Amino acid sequence: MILFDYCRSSAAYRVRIALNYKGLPYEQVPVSLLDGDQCSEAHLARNPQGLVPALQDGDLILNQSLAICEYLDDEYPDTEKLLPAIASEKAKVRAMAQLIACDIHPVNNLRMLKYMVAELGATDEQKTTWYQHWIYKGFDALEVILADTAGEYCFGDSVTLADLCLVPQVFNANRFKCDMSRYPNIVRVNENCLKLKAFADAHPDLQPGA
Ligand SMILES: N[C@@H](CCC(=O)N[C@@H](CS)C(=O)NCC(=O)O)C(=O)O
Repeated sequence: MILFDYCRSSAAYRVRIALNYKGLPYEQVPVSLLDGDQCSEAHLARNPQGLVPALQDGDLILNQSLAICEYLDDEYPDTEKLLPAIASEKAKVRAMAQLIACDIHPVNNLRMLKYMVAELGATDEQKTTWYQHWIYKGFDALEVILADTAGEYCFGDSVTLADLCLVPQVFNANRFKCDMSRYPNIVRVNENCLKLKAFADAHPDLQPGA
């Protein structure tokens, strides 16, 4: 498989963890978001949205990190599972993953921040305030949910899709200097995940182009 990714993309980070955790070999092709490579003709052919990641598996090209992770679960059933089999548990894991991937991440995405600065004249300070606000809003809720669901990881003691979303979002929160002391459950789960090789190897600083 080929993963078109970028070291600091949190959506690509989720897929790197998934591939590592499942032990599926892949080649990485960096698409530099800083150089605008996501808008090149070659990349738009892979993803008309001009976003990373894109995953190529044979002739198939897939986008959207959560869809990719679920594809890997379905297509490679003999690998570690990212979603529980029981419907109610699966829904809880997906809800946590979507809290991060659908409600926190998109409003803090690079193109959103660029638009705020270039089109709306936001200052760096306003950009940071916006970024932190939406992290706090999401993490306040996630912290309450984890008090109920978490064991070693977001949902009990098995790694799930929720953990794949949590770790990159905490990385971003730290990058934007959010006060993480408000979130003991999130911090604990993040630390537990980072002890696993699949997560450690997916860290942005270790990727090509970092
Ligand atoms: N919902 C998408 C989000 C993808 C996304 O937003 N990728 C970001 C990096 S994390 C990106 O490519 N940004 C490029 C830009 O903003 O120009 C997914 O989960 O794959």
